[in-house]
Amino acid sequence: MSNLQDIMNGLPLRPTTFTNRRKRKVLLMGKSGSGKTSMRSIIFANYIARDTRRLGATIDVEHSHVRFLGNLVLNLWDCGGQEAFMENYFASQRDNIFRNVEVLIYVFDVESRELDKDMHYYQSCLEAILQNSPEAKIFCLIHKMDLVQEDERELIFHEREEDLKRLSKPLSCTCFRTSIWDETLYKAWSSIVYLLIPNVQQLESNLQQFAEIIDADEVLLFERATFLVISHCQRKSQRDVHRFEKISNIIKQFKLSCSKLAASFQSMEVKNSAFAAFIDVFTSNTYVMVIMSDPSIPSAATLINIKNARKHFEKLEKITDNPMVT
Ligand SMILES: Nc1nc2c(ncn2[C@@H]2O[C@H](COP(=O)(O)OP(=O)(O)OP(=O)(O)O)[C@@H](O)[C@H]2O)c(=O)[nH]1
Ligand SMILES: [Mg+2]
Repeated sequence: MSNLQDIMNGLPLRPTTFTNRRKRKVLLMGKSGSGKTSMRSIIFANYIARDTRRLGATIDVEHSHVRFLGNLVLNLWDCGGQEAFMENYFASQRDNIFRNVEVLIYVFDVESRELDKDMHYYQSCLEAILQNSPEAKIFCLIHKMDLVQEDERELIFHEREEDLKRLSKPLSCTCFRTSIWDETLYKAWSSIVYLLIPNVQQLESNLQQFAEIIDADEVLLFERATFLVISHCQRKSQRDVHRFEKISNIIKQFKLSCSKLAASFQSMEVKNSAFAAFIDVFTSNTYVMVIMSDPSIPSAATLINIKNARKHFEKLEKITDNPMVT
């Protein structure tokens, strides 16, 4: 354990490519009231679900820039969904809106009474994307799933997913079921953001080596502001497949409660007879969570190991931290 620093120092750090040096334009679209601004505010602006009831309709497009892990900047275009705005996006603003899009996130209100109209707008959106940004990745969120009875969610989601995949051809889309009232929101956004992180494989392989060196069952990296899981390494099987987004949700809530008391959340250790979980500030952009189940490894040793790995991962992040091109 004492030579962890040396081992980590020996791990590969490769320079990054030029393509990493840019903002990623993310379009958030869907009809008015479908929940676009709500989810953006929860993930990126520290709102809790309850606060979103006070949001007014978005007028035209609201731009926000979210700095995310080193040089990655998400350039979010939250496009108000009232009909007059939508018509404009497809006509006079077409080029401006649909040019250079890297990700389109289309939000459908699962309870919408105007499914045909929703689908019509979605298709118009795809046409514009196909013309202007054919390489864009497309995600459809079937949102407000909390309003559907639990035993019907699976079926409804799969029906909608099938329809959307068929309608999207020749483009392909990835669908998620979401609600601001549970962890599904984190699952969807983690998956989307994961695709945008430069050198994520390198991060993952370093995390794997770190987990092996310290003999952890599992190691997760969370982005510091949003608590989205951006990388993980699993060495022992775990039962709950939803554990990442549950943890993101719980810790984010806890962090917000701390900030209301003017305390800052730094670290946490949870222990029982079967395992110990450590959550700690890691690099300037991340928190780490380490799960250990070997009772012969004392907590202090794991904490030192985390501390020693910090510098290495900080360096890894810096390498991808090129100057921003605006
Ligand atoms: N039940 C439920 N309500 C939600 C959910 N997400 C958002 N809402 C509510 O839906 C309402 C409208 O949300 P907004 O985020 O303002 O909708 P929008 O898509 O930004 O609407 P425009 O800006 O007009 O395009 C708010 O009252 C939210 O509280 C959800 O997952 N479940
Ligand atoms: Mg809005």
